[in-house]
Amino acid sequence: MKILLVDATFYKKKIDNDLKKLKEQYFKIKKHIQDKYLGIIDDSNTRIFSQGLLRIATLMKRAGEDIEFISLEDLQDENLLIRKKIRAGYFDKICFSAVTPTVPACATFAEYEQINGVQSEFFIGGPHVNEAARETQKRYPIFEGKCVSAFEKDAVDTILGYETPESIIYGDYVDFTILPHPLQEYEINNLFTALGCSYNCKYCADGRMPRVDNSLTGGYENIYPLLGNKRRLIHFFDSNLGHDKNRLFQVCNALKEVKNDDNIFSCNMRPELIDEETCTALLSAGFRDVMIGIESVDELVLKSNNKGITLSDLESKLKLLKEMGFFTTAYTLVGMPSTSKKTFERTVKMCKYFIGERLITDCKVPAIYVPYPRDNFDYLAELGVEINPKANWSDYDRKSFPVFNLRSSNEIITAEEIWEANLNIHREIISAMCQREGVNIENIRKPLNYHTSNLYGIVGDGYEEH
Ligand code: B12
Ligand code: SF4
Repeated sequence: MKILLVDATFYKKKIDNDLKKLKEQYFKIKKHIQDKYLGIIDDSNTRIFSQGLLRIATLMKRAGEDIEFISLEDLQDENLLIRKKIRAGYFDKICFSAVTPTVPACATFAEYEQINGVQSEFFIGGPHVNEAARETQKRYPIFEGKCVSAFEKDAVDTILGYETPESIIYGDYVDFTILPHPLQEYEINNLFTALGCSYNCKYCADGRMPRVDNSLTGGYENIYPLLGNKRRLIHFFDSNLGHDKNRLFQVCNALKEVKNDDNIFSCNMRPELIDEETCTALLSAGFRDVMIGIESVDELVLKSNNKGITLSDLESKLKLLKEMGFFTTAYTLVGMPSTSKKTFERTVKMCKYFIGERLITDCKVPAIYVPYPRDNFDYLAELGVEINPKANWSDYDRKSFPVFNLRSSNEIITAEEIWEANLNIHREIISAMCQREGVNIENIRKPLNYHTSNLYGIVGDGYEEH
């Protein structure tokens, strides 16, 4: 069988100019802070790939199928040869891996080709479909019966229509030779040792994913020889490293054996897992940057979203990380359910305090809370999230104008107010980091491949950050 796999987990989209300017400023100060506290890190590689789709491709290849792997971006912009092959009916099956904002583009592409007489079967899967298969089929009938919300071999068997041998799941997690470009050209920010999350914050999909364990090193030793001799910051995107404390120690021990001086590591962690013992293990394994989702600095917001952390706990964990010599990165989110206008003020105040004391080394400018479509929207109404019925899924991302208003018992916060608060928190965070570092943003040079949001800009102009 001839199968085309289309990586639609990232996309280019024009974003608001004010936000774009602020993003540029943020990425300037971020690079400055990283260079100062972590040393110079190479960030010249801008291609990204979906490890999930590459896994599916790897299994299909091992099953003996004839596969091609391409990114949606290439398909839309430049790759005429592949388009010709598609039009000529060369592929039996065309499979997209999508996130919410790219589902409409996949549907439009598939519909267009079908109207032009292409007989191939179209499928869609990936992290979005795992959450919203039913809603996807309702909105995009082209994918009726073709939304595959399965993982690994089950997904492969469904698409191929026969049971593949068990042996395909053994061996390296992914086969990098399938990628359309050499591995050195990719930004390797996508190693993981375990997927899924043992916590269950209401707004996040990771807690509902099945747990999937990769090797204890996430395959770092296989990737390392292919990277070229550039100093990189390799990110482990486990929701919290290793999944739990015991496995975290196993992961650190395994990484200690394979780490080298060329690269440093970063990881996502839950504050509960941070103590002297885990910090020591992380340092010995080569981790320098620990990333923590603060999300909101309002206890009510944290509680009603099931975040399960208090601000005083958080502060003591951040202090410990600083004492142990880590670079700490914090994520923030604007507009989560139960947010009040006071939440915005508190967020600014708290972020400024954490930044000033360097309890957070790099405070990421906020992302906008996204009520990702799920097969059950009712939970959102219960949380006071009023979704704009006209909103297109392509706007369900963390950088676009909010697709919802928030209602609580005593106030309504409109999408415009959330947007303004978002811009304002951006400004305050950037200025607090500049002030701490004693620099003027105008005098810092733009990183070579500065990151903007939503891949806006010409190819190679910059890539998305979460
Ligand atoms: C690394 C990552 C990124 C990286 C790289 C993306 C990439 N190309 O892989 C970057 C930083 C670029 C990124 C960006 C974004 N991301 Co992201 N990302 C992740 C993360 C942390 C890991 C993805 C991953 O590799 N998983 C591991 C693989 C093995 O799992 P998988 O991809 O789900 O694949 C399995 C199955 O889904 C299935 N499968 C996959 N593809 C297909 C295809 C078919 C046809 C079939 C049948 C099956 C199938 O089989 C795979 C193997 O079992 C996930 C969260 C997570 N922990 O998974 C979020 C996640 C996928 N991202 C998400 C989002 C929303 C985004 C952004 C839109 C954020 C934004 N700006 O708003 C952007 C999109 C980029 C853009 N604007 O263009 C959401 C998606 C939610 C949704 N409902 O759609 C997630 C789930 C995070 C979250 N909890 O909110 N992301
Ligand atoms: S702890 Fe983080 S990854 Fe886990 S469910 Fe909560 S927000 Fe998601």
